[in-house]
Amino acid sequence: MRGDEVLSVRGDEDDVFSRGFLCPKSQGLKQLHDDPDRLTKPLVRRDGELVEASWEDAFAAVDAGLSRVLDGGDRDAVAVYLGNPSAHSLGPTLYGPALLRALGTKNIYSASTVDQMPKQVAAGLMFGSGLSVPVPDVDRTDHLLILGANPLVSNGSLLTAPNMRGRIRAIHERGGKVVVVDPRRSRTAREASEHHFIRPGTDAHLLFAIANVLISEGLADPGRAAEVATGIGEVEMLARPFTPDAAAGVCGIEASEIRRMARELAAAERAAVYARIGTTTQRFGTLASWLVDVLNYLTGNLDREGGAMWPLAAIGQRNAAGRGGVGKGVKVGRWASRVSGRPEVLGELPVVCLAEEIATPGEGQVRALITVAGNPLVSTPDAGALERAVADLDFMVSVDIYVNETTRYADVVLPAPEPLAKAHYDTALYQLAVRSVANYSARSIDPPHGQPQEWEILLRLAAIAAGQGADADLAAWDELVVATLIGRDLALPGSRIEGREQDEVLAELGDRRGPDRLLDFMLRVGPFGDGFGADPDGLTLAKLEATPHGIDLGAMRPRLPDVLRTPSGRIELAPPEIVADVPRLEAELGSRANGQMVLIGRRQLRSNNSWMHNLPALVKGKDRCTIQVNPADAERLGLLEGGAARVTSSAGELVGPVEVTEDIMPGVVSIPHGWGHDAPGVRLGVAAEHAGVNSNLLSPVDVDVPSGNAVLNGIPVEVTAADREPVAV
Ligand SMILES: Nc1nc2c(c(=O)[nH]1)N[C@H]1C(S)=C(S)[C@@H](COP(=O)(O)OP(=O)(O)OC[C@H]3O[C@@H](n4cnc5c(=O)[nH]c(N)nc54)[C@H](O)[C@@H]3O)O[C@H]1N2
Ligand SMILES: Nc1nc2c(c(=O)[nH]1)N[C@H]1C(S)=C(S)[C@@H](COP(=O)(O)OP(=O)(O)OC[C@H]3O[C@@H](n4cnc5c(=O)[nH]c(N)nc54)[C@H](O)[C@@H]3O)O[C@H]1N2
Ligand SMILES: [Mo]
Repeated sequence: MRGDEVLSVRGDEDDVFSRGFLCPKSQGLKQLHDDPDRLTKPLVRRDGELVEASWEDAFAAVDAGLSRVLDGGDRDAVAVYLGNPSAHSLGPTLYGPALLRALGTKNIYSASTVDQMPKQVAAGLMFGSGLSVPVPDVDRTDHLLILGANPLVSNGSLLTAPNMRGRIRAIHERGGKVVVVDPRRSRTAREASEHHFIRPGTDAHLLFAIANVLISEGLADPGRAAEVATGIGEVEMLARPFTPDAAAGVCGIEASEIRRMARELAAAERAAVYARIGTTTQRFGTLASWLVDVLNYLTGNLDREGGAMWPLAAIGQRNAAGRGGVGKGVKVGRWASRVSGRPEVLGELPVVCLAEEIATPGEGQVRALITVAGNPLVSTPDAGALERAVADLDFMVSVDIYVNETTRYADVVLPAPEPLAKAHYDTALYQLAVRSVANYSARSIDPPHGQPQEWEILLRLAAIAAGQGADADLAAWDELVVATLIGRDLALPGSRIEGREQDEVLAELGDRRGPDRLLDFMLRVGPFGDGFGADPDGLTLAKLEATPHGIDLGAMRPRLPDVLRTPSGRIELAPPEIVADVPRLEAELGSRANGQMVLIGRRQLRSNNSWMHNLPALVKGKDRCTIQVNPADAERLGLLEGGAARVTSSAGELVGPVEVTEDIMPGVVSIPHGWGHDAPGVRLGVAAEHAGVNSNLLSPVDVDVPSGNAVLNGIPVEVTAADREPVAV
């Protein structure tokens, strides 16, 4: 920095976790700071146009708009959509819950149901909390089986580990093996010892067949975890029909190969199975997610060093709070969506329901929408239908930094400060990290005069939703938030502040306000915290502020049985909600590839879902929003490299440029998501020049049944040569 000028962005070699490794997207930070299209002042719709307004006027417009809808007396008339960056920003993570409580709506949606929800449902039902996701211990494993993940590009997801290329190379160097299962030869597949193409959507068949081999060949040896597990008999019974021979035809991997994969997994001294979005955003997402940990269990690798382990984060981890070993568990289906009756999942409704909840008249109809850090018109299924629905809302407010495909429909846009102008502590991703780490970054610059922090914007919205108008006392709201947090911990048996007085704890937090005070509290009551005096050497925010390169708290350690929060106090290997979905999978055992092309997505290194395409460093070079097809399909379908193809599904149609590549499995086409930036009203000058097409125009409303998660991979499509310019239709 020079004053407020950002000169460059580079990694911190002294950082205890990243060791200076940066993702290329970091180069976008400076350009984001300088981006003339990035909003710093609110926009309010006047005579149909979004125009700049003062913060006072903008909040007054929100109050008027939301009140109009809420005065009808139906809290469900307001829906909320929380997008991906809201999990990585202290405003939404720490103050979002206050907004949701104030709204009192059951129409809560998020990017989770186009992402990892199946894994959370599986982990929740098996281990008792939605973030009890076992993470592969990549630094100590000898054998890593990866399905539907491309960590060399994504940098690891539900697996926080910088420099995955280096970490994977280290597995090779210590004589280990990395096996990748993916319908594409991804960057990660290229670094692997072995890669298998798989027919999209059939991972659960493959994983069940591996379990079948382990069981029938007597290779299962769960070890210590067996002492606290229940349901293995049911798993054995369920696996019986999924022989390698039966699964081979479905997933396109030979039976002999499946057997070999199973035997090598069992034979490895320390092995881990890891799967990500290719296995969750598909028809059998929950079953696949469950089977991953069934395999980790059967091979004795669950909760073992070098296997799949539960991280221990310094902050916010439910499975480390209070007395361990037993808990309330998680429930799904406590209520249902109004129109299609889709079950609630971990407190929210599947986002595939949003369009119909807006468009279908009747009691409980959604008439207003709040989006926070989300671009659902690009990132969620049946994008065309959602766009028509959103255009018809009575009121919409977006907390966002751009006027993009979604926020152009808002009546009010409230800009959050850029990342450099916000303090940060990753409350979410450290819960999934391969080492216990604590690190706090103060903001590097101040937001422009008058621009509130994101947490203040959310609290202001909460106050408006609670009927207090546009100028309520936010300090009082902040007191309420911190009091709620402390109160909840005090009520927890086994809390580190059990028996203390609320006022006394609050007083010890001193003069801090906002997220800093909440963080200080969470750190101090966390597993590494000072416990408000109990362990004077423990963590506090002050200690982190004095340690700018972060504090490394060690590698993952075995956590059974304390990590469990199931009502039974056991690992539930066969939760009824999951078992109930097995017949749906079994019904497909006889299916074979039938010539129908299927669509999958892919992520790109210099991209972040839909929103970093306005930063020149990240979009320069060849257009990346291409339709990838295998040479055999290209020849059969008459498609030429660089020519145009029309892709049609039951939901819609688009035309885009063809890329012919051996890297994709025959019968499969791949289009990355997050593009299509040339829509009218979008204010993204750079992105519009690299517009691409919105792949979610092709995603129909189709879900993984137990989780309600959208199916974004394995969508049946027709592909034909197109003679006109690539455009979205
Ligand atoms: N077909 C297909 N669809 C997919 C996927 C796929 O693989 N295939 N992946 C899915 C996945 S995993 C995800 S997570 C979703 C993502 O879906 P979304 O979360 O809906 O979309 P993003 O593109 O992440 O949009 C982020 C939004 O946040 C804004 N933003 C950025 N930083 C901030 C900030 O600090 N504060 C605020 N308030 N706003 C900010 C951006 O301008 C943008 O509007 O997409 C899903 N959609
Ligand atoms: N550079 C960059 N990094 C990102 C993001 C980004 O947009 N860009 N997005 C972030 C987000 S929000 C997320 S959720 C994570 C996701 O992180 P990852 O899950 O690692 O994401 P992808 O790179 O999409 O990898 C998914 C892989 O699944 C494959 N696949 C598709 N269908 C199937 C299938 O049916 N079976 C199998 N076995 N494989 C299949 C695809 O070919 C692809 O290689 O990445 C995060 N990191
Ligand atoms: Mo995601």
